[in-house]
Amino acid sequence: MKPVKFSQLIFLLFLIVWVFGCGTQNSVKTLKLAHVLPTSHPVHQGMVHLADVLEKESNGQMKVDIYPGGVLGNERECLESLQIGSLDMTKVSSSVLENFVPSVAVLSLPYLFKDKEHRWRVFESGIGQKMLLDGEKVWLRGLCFYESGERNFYLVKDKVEIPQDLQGLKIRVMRSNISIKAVEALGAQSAPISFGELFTALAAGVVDGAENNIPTIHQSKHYEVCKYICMDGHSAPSDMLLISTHIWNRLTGQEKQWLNLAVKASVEKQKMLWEQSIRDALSAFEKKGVTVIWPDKAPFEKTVDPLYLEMKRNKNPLYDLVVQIRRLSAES
Ligand code: EAX
Repeated sequence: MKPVKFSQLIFLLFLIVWVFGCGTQNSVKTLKLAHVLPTSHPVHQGMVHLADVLEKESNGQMKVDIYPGGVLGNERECLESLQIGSLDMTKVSSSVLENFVPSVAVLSLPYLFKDKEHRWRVFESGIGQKMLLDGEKVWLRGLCFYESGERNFYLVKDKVEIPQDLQGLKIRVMRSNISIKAVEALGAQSAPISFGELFTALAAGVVDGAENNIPTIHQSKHYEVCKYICMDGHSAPSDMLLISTHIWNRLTGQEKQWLNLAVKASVEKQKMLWEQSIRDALSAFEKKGVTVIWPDKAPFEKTVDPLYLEMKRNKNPLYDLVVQIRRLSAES
């Protein structure tokens, strides 16, 4: 037998590396996930945990690449990308999702939930599980809810202690009809602005304030340009993780199983991260000299009564959901 030439050996080596290299690459399914929050946010970190668990459980056969901070667009744009299949997953607020999936609009209603336990009972009930799947036909299949706390008003320079203090103030809201109605029912003027544009809007005085949950007010650094936070907890729309139905349909049974498991693990982890992030936020507010007001919530709650009465009178289909959701509060 002729001795193998050095050049033949190199060629053979290349062939082996190419065949095996391509083999592994093709079998790895990488999902692209985009959202608007900063990487220090507990919801982002919950999704990092999802990516870790998924990679481990699937023995490296599935991965998630996360694009945070709105680099792939605002929440509405991310949802549209899922619909055409150019993005695999996104995390948005249910308030933005309501423009695509009407049933989730109910979550933006003011003072709907009694407390956190009530909220999670709803998310885990048939009502919440149906909401996740309601988007499937418009290519937006829900995977889970993440803890998102309650939203509170925060103001550049105005002190809000009672609902009357909101009169005449221009407050940024998400692009959501129900959020607009909620804030207006509380007495303020609403200004729908995307999350990514909000810091500048606050700093430039385009709006007098905004409303959000505590970790987001902290991690977005909005508190650095605001003097007051009023912990009125007026609404609790939820962050939701979604996958494009186009992509979901292409996953094998095994891949769906791995993904569901990782999603579940991330929900548990995110709930714990949330509690810590509230403590971090409150201490950052104190250090910065932001005044945190803990108002009597009863007068705020009373202010929104007409909104519910109007829904009932107009036989708004969301009102049925309100009744079902309120029924679940009795167990708290
Ligand atoms: O979904 O826009 C908002 O105020 C949301 O809280 C944020 O984007 C997370």
